[in-house]
Amino acid sequence: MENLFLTATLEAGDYVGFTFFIGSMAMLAATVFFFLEMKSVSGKWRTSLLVSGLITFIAAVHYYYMRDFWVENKTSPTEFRYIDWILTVPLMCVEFYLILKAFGAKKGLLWKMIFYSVWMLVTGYLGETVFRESSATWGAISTIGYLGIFYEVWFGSAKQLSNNSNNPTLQKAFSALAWFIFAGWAIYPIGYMTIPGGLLSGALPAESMDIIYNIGDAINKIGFGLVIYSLAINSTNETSAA
Ligand SMILES: *C/C=C(C)/C=C/C=C(C)/C=C/C1=C(C)CCCC1(C)C
Repeated sequence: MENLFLTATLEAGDYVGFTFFIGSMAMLAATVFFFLEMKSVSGKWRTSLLVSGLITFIAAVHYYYMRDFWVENKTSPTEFRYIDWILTVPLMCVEFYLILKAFGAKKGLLWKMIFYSVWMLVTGYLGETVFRESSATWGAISTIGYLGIFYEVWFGSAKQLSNNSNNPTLQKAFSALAWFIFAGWAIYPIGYMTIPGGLLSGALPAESMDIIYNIGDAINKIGFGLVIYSLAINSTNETSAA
């Protein structure tokens, strides 16, 4: 009789499969944590934690699908990752806006960053799928969006607002988040370049890219959320002590 509950099994030595399972559980656990901790922080910080939890929740659901797909087919379709990113990356831009709002961030900054992120992901997707033969060109077009976000948080108006805030707790968290954008996000364009015909094509086997994305996503989504969480907790404690 067919087993109704297990569609496929994870085989010994399937390390990519392991990271898909760990990824989906870690995202789920992080989501529970961020949602439950909303009650430990003061008013305006609740929205920030809610968004952190939504980011890991969206990823958890995608990982759940990607994990099954991997176990069944030993491959992972590009689509799941991009659908996840098109939802979670703009939400990360929302996080920047939310933490800077009290220090004068305008809606314009929010929309600018969301625009850059959507630009980056839509053009990246086109280069990875529809226009594969010109993936390098589309990768370059996509990188403009990435550089827009990078500029905003390292030198632009977001950075200025953080500098002018006179709030060391905010500044510390802001610079940690800026490092996620610089170092953490760099793995994605590197992965993109390893696709057949890309600048680093053949440099890494396709499975190792899945491992790198799985670990990178965990760091970039859960780690990013934890920085927001500690900022929220510290700011809540500072205001109640004052
Ligand atoms: C949780 C998921 C995150 C933080 C995903 C981030 C994705 C990127 C920063 C992707 C960037 C790309 C480029 C800069 C050029 C090539 C195409 C992309 C979309 C892979």
